[in-house]
Amino acid sequence: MSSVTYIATTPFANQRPGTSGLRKKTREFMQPHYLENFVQAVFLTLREEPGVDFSQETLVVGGDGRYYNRTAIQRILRLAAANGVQRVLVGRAGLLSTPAMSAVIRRQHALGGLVLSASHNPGGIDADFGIKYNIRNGGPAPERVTERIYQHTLTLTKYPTLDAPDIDLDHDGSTVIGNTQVVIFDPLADYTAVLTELFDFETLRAFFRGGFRMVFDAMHGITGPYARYILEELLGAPAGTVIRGEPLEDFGGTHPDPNLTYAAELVSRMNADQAPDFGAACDGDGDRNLLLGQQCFVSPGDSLAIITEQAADCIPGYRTGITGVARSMPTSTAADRVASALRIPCYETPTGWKFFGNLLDAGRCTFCGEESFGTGSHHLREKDGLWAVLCWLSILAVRRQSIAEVLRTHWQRFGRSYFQRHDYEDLDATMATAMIAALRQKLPSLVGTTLVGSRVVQADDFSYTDPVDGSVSAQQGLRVLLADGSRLVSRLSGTGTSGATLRLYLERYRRDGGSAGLDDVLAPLAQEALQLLELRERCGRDTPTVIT
Ligand code: VG1
Ligand code: CO
Repeated sequence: MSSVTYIATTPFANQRPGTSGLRKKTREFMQPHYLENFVQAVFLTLREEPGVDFSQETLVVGGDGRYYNRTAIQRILRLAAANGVQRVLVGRAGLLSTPAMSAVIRRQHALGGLVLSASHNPGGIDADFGIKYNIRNGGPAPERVTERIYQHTLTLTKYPTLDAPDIDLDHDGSTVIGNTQVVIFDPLADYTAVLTELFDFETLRAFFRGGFRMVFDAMHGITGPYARYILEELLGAPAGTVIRGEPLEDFGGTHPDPNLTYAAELVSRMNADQAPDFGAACDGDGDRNLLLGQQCFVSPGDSLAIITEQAADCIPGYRTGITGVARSMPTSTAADRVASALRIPCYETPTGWKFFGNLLDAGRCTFCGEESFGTGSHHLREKDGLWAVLCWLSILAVRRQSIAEVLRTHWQRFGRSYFQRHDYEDLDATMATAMIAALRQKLPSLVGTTLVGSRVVQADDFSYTDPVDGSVSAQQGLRVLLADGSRLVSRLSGTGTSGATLRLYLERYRRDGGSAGLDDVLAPLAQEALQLLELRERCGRDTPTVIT
């Protein structure tokens, strides 16, 4: 056995994890020691947890297949072995989607896992890379953990390593590095097992046999192999249902971001004559979902509301009851109305999936969602793109309605939250921070004034107290709430890798059957937002980079 030696290093000042792990330019990650410093800080943090003995623990590693994935895995394996971890499970070919990571950690009773991904950000040597740490419950590390990781990155002076050749990642089996067993496993198995427990695969198979037509765009991210197996092999959807199904290191040079801008090809297919019945896409690491019907789009806030409304009737895994629903603060309030009709609580959390973990662990909610195309449930502790697709397939199969009809029926009963997010990317970070600070100052004076014909009833900087562990997260986004149920929310992104991104969330609530034009309804609110933020004056911009 080769012996452990130490490599001297110096801290990097910029390794504080953001909304979802540490995300940087790939070249930044490729600097000597950069990756090892961060991962060693994770190990130091874990070692301090009560009851953790690395010689008894399993760690899971895998990524979305982007550039640098394999190199990063080999380095992590050496570090894990040098730290004395008993066993490391690695997805075959280094691949594992984010929701599958959650499934593996839970089913294999692992200590946690490292996901190598910058999610929906582009991949390649000149694009983005990232690392997220997930804890024992299978979910993203909460802030108390990520903050300790960050503190370790600031004081680290060395990390251990040992001399070992690269491991063959492409064939299932087990190897030993030092005292650590490295197991290459099938990345589809645990995840598929979780889904087959929830959904009625027989009904879905019959649905496809009956001629239901769908197209699934994997955007050359990690969901290609999962979707081919689940949709085409297990459910019998015709070959070719999954497009862009091979994971590529640069996602074919595109943004693996499933929204109306970056999934343009899928959108135009669904808007064409003779469009399939259902179109869906997932992001690079498989946790986001985009859902389209013929000539229509399911807004993520509506998707959460409708899944919550329909699940008990349409999906066997939820037949026994739904305890509650949770949504991130900027997500539309559509789910709140369903929750009140079902007489279940609705929780409002800060942006980022890590805030749902405690609620799910405590059994307080069954479904969770974010406006950023993320939806999930208590089956895992991550948002889950293919799960959302199977939820909608189940609803369509049971209701025998088109997607447009499901939406219309929902809006007629509950009213509609007209919702859009406007992103202003690559702003000067100092200017953007000052702009938010200025609006924060102005908030108290807004209460009682009128905006787009409705009175401002509340204006604040969202602060969240976790009802399970009492932890407080302050300054999570500025919100202006109107008497008619409309809202204007603004915050800066915590996942970008250059400059600052302003996210402006626009929501207007109407009981009009949902038939009005989205842009017409929201344009006046967008104008108000530009003025309140003084966006043009402060940042020189008045047109969003991306609208979703
Ligand atoms: C964005 C989204 C947030 C999501 C996060 C990670 O964060 O707004 O809802 O949880 O990305 O998603 P931010 O701070 O940039 O707004 V993923 O698919 O990147 O893991
Ligand atoms: Co993602």
